[in-house]
Amino acid sequence: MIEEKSLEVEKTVLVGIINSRQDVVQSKEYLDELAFLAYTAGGVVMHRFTQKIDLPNPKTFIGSGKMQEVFKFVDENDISSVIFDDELTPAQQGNIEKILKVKVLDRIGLILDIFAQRAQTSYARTQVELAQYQYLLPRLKGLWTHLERQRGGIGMRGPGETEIETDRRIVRDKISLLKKKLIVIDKQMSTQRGNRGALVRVALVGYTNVGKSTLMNVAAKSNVFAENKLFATLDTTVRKVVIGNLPFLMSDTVGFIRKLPTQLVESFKSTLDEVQEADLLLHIVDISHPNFEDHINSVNQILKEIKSLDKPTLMVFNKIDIYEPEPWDEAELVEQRGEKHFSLEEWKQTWMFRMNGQALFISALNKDNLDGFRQRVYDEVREIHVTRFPYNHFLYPEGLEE
Ligand SMILES: Nc1nc2c(ncn2[C@@H]2O[C@H](COP(=O)(O)OP(=O)(O)O)[C@@H](O)[C@H]2O)c(=O)[nH]1
Ligand SMILES: [Mg+2]
Repeated sequence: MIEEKSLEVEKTVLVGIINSRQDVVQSKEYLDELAFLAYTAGGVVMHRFTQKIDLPNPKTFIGSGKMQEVFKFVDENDISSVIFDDELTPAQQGNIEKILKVKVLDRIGLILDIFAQRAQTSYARTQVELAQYQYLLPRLKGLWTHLERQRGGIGMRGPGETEIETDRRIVRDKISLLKKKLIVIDKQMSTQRGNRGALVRVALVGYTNVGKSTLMNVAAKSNVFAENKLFATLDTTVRKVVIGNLPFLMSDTVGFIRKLPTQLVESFKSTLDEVQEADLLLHIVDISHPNFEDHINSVNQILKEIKSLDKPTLMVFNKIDIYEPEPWDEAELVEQRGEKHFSLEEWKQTWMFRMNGQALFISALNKDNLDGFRQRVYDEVREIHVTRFPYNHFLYPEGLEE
């Protein structure tokens, strides 16, 4: 249940850095995304601070001059939390809090807060709670005790109604308890997966907010929560889908995001089993997003981490209804023609070529090219199916007859 009352708007400011790994353009894009995350968590961004800094300050991440600027703004504008785009060490977080005298979060803390608000099943809640406590434990020393008044809100919410516990000893006990609980649920889940029989399994993967749940709803006539927010869905949903008589299972689960630390992916490993055990992946891409290629790379990176990059994969480019090729820029035309600024037709050629004809272009919302989508998925699933059950290949003709 997403409680409206817990979504009180909190005034926040964002802090990002510019260095050799993230230039001005990229840093802006990361902060755009961070603002979207803050909005999803129920915050409103009042200001963004950036600093050009090659090596972050080991004590305070940003330099002291910039910190004073942030402090002044926070103090004068009744800001309740400051969110850093990059991962802070527990020590940095503590130091910054002492200086700014408000709650300090990083991207991971913010994402965990969103997860906590959005996990629905007891399984997802347990996973989130464990991840939250593991993230918190090293940060507990003196954490926010000087901020008694401002406790609660973004970064302090647990997956239940209650605020998360901040006593070290209790937290340690909780962690071991949650781990035990997960082992039990994991066993149940894997038995459940085993009971699904030999049906071909298709998993939707992709960056967050690309339209996975929307596509799941169209394809499986299901009713998965879809919303223009990051991490709207966290729980895994599995549905039986039938295309042209051919039944298979489709799963929709949490999306991926950049700068997601391996440790967090680790906590969701069991959720990602759905992906690992799938026979076919549908990698959904939001083609209307200016940085979709970056998104593709981040998703592939995580797939690689969970050893699923070499699975049969169909690239599905979604939201073609709002795709706008960027206007041609003559300088870029010469320089970047190989990478960017293609018309949809040209993209199709490129991806068709690169993906060995494995790319699809659809609009899940407008239901554009869904026949083409069904046809391709049918072909792929059929191929896997008849390899598994060679004796009933005659049941499923090559090509879909509508
Ligand atoms: N314009 C457009 N919007 C879409 C399309 N597919 C999904 N969306 C919207 O994108 C947002 C995120 O969709 P959702 O299915 O929740 O994404 P998920 O995070 O990948 O599961 C929602 O507001 C959807 O309505 C599409 O084909 N075109
Ligand atoms: Mg979703």
